[in-house]
Amino acid sequence: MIYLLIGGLLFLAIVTFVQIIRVSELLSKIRNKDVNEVTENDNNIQGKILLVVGFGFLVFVIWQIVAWKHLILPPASSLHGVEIDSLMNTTMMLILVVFFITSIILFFFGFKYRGIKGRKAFFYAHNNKLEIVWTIVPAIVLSGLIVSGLKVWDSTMNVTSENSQIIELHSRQFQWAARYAGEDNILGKHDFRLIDRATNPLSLDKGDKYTIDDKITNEVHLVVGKPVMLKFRSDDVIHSAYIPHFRVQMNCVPGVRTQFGFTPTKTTQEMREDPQIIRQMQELNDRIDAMSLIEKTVFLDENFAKTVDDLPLKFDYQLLCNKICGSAHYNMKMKFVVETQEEFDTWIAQQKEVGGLVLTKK
Ligand SMILES: [Cu+2]
Repeated sequence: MIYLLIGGLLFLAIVTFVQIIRVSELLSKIRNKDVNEVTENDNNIQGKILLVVGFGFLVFVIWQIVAWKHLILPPASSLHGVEIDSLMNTTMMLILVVFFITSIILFFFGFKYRGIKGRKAFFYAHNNKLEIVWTIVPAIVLSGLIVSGLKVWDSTMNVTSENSQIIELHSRQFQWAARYAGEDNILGKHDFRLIDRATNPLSLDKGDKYTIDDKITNEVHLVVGKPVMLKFRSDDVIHSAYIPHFRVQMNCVPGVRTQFGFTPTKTTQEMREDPQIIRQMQELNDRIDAMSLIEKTVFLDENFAKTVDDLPLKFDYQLLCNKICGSAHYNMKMKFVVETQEEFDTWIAQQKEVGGLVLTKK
């Protein structure tokens, strides 16, 4: 209803505006003036409007940066994430500096050189010095950015799995499952023809000796400071594994094995004590508090698979799907926990092994 009213108001505003223009045109006709003639006064007004709108826009950009800063992610919780953040910050700083300088020049010159009777544009065809400066300076700056970007990309993507704990992340519409490689740290084989939603949803080859000690879990626990190699798999469409706090993202493509290796550096508990996380969780909990009971119940169930008894919500690392993979895409998530080695050992000991049941191919 509110959108209908806003739409109606916009329509009326446009109609009013058109009518005002019509009236001013008719007035000009009565006074025997050319409607299309641009007067000195028109140029002055247009110039001033450009200046006000232009600088208003720059003020709005600054306001956004200040007002919404609290919503951005906290510093990375992984080793490679720190490098990505610093690359991102350097690039952003450069972009902002260039943006503000060029925008100020653009709006100011637009105003300064507005139409004035009798003034002619200065014809200036070419200047070698200027051409060289505005080609070489950006070339040097961009080369620096690209080279450091390639270095970060190389160190982020080329991680060997030698000393890493191997975990498989299996995706399908619309849920994740994790598979730990067990004591031997080798994942057992899988074959899509073995899939059985009830008894073998991950299509594992239970005849393979490496499968026996694998463990399937519905959340992922990691040891702080210990490298991990995530191996991705998809059953249906392309999903994208996205764990923003670790700066990890990788597509999960049917029929293609993709992977991402990283080292988590902050435990879930440390994150929960981080002032920025405390503020963000407070804000989220305040918003939930302001909802009615029905809204709360639906919101918690749909977005966090939780109930009102779990309030206030506590911070958890989340694996999300970052490809729009279908109707319940928004709800495709899995909890990640980063903890100490002792805590991890206790948890993993409680998880059941797949076992060696031999299934015949269908
Ligand atoms: Cu998905």
